[in-house]
Amino acid sequence: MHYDVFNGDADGIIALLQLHLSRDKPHPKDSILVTGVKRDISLLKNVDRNKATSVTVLDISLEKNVEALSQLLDKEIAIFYVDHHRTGELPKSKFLTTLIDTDANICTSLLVNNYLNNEFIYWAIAAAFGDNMQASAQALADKHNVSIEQQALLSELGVYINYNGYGRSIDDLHFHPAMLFKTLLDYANPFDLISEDDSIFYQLQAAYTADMEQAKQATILIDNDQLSAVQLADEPWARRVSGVFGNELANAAPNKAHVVVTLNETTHKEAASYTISLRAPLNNKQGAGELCVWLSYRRWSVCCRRD
Ligand SMILES: [Mn+2]
Repeated sequence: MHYDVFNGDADGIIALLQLHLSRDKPHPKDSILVTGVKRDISLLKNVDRNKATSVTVLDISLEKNVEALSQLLDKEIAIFYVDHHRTGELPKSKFLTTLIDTDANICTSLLVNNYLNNEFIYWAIAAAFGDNMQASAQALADKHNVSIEQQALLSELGVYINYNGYGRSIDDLHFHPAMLFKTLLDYANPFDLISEDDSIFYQLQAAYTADMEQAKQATILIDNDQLSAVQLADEPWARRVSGVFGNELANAAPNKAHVVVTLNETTHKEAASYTISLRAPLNNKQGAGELCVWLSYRRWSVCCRRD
């Protein structure tokens, strides 16, 4: 049995979408899908080692999954691993094939797009916008003469799919990422989806707009030349919107770092904990990973993704 393990955000979903839609490089269609909310990146452990014959892994840090990966490789299960996050040390195995690039301007869907020789550039552009890689998305779009109007629509689509992945648990999401993936499989061309009046594109657009309206009322904690920090309420809408709201703030003020703080649900006996969505200054993309490591040394539980 083939397993597809993918991050539940736009980059993970669209990377897999391209592989499933490809005619040039066929991918197993009948696969078991393993995914989750965007921040759930410890996914590879959910693959059944006794059932799997091969596994594709998309857009989740190898470093965070290395134990499960090594166990699968020990069972001689072929793994195709495509990602752009921190890798740590790669296990040495002839059963492991990797397509990994940690460059700050590349995402998993762009790696898959290269692998498929630009077979689905519209989807790849949408994913790059969704992963907040505006420059890479625009560069690919310009190279293939995608108009400004089309770019704006692909950007919207990528942002909505990305937005759908955020939440504390699957219950917070509008659509389970596996279900969203299956729905999108009907569209080799995303403009067919966008031109359908009542498609999932418009359902996500309505949900996104409503959540963002609420986020704009956020409490401002810090606002200076280097850093802006805002706090959102502990509500499903806030948990869904925190990441994309962070992206929007980052894009609006690219010279400073941005932090969106959401209070986590706790019982009154537990210490308060927060989910921190961190964006390095877009014009100086560095240091976010180090800050996350620093915070985790200080017992902050930090889920660090460059997203
Ligand atoms: Mn990604």
